Amino acid sequence: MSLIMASFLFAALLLLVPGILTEKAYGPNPIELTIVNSISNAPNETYSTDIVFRGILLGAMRRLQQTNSDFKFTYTEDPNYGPFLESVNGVAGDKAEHTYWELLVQTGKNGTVIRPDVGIGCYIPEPNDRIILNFTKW
Ligand code: B12
Ligand SMILES: *[C@@H]1O[C@H](CO)[C@@H](O)[C@H](O)[C@H]1NC(C)=O
Ligand SMILES: *[C@@H]1O[C@H](CO)[C@@H](O)[C@H](O)[C@H]1NC(C)=O
Ligand SMILES: *[C@@H]1O[C@H](CO)[C@@H](O)[C@H](O)[C@H]1NC(C)=O
Repeated sequence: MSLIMASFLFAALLLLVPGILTEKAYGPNPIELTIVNSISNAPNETYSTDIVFRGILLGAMRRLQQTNSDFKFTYTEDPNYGPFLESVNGVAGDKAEHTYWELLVQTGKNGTVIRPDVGIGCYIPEPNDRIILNFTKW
């Protein structure tokens, strides 16, 4: 390997390492979870929890459920797409009534609300994201 190539790789490594460290690869990162009921207009509830580095939303929700007795959720297992969020704090989606829990995310980066194209088992929150679980109709 040429000296120029080697020093380029070293410089690239120096640029990468602090980036990885500021994402706190080994520690928990904060996220918020807001429960919105757009059908009953019950007041919003907001919880703070943590996400591990590149951890899935379902993991953070499980940890929150274990540590906070006010937060409860259930899900069903879809054979193709995995975990489908069924109920939050006793409020369940209903096929006959066409209600469900919609997954939205207000990004910590610029505050825009996005609607992820995957469910709770696949979505990987970014630190400082606000996850919005919106009970709504389809
Ligand atoms: C209709 C539909 C829905 C309806 C289902 C209503 C119903 N009971 O009929 C509703 C509105 C509830 C829905 C919700 C969501 N959906 Co949807 N949905 C579809 C759609 C357009 C058709 C599914 C269908 O009827 N298939 C035909 C039937 C005969 O097959 P089935 O296996 O019985 O279908 C069931 C599953 O698809 C399941 N289902 C539907 N969506 C999702 C999402 C997840 C994560 C899971 C686990 C299961 C699941 O509900 C269907 C009926 O029981 C597909 C896209 C497509 N063209 O396939 C997306 C699709 C399956 N949905 C998707 C997504 C992302 C979601 C949401 C996460 C969106 C969000 N951000 O909120 C939510 C689920 C949130 C939660 N509570 O967990 C993705 C899944 C991709 C992935 N790998 O995760 C798809 C592929 C669309 C896409 N964006 O690419 N969805
Ligand atoms: C509940 O939260 C949603 C999403 O952040 C927001 O749009 C709405 O205004 C909030 N409602 C109340 C009553 O605070
Ligand atoms: C906000 O950030 C998201 C990613 O976090 C990006 O997809 C989107 O385009 C950004 N929107 C604006 C208006 O900058
Ligand atoms: C929740 O769903 C309702 C109905 O689809 C929608 O009007 C509202 O904007 C959603 N809430 C948030 C916070 O986006």
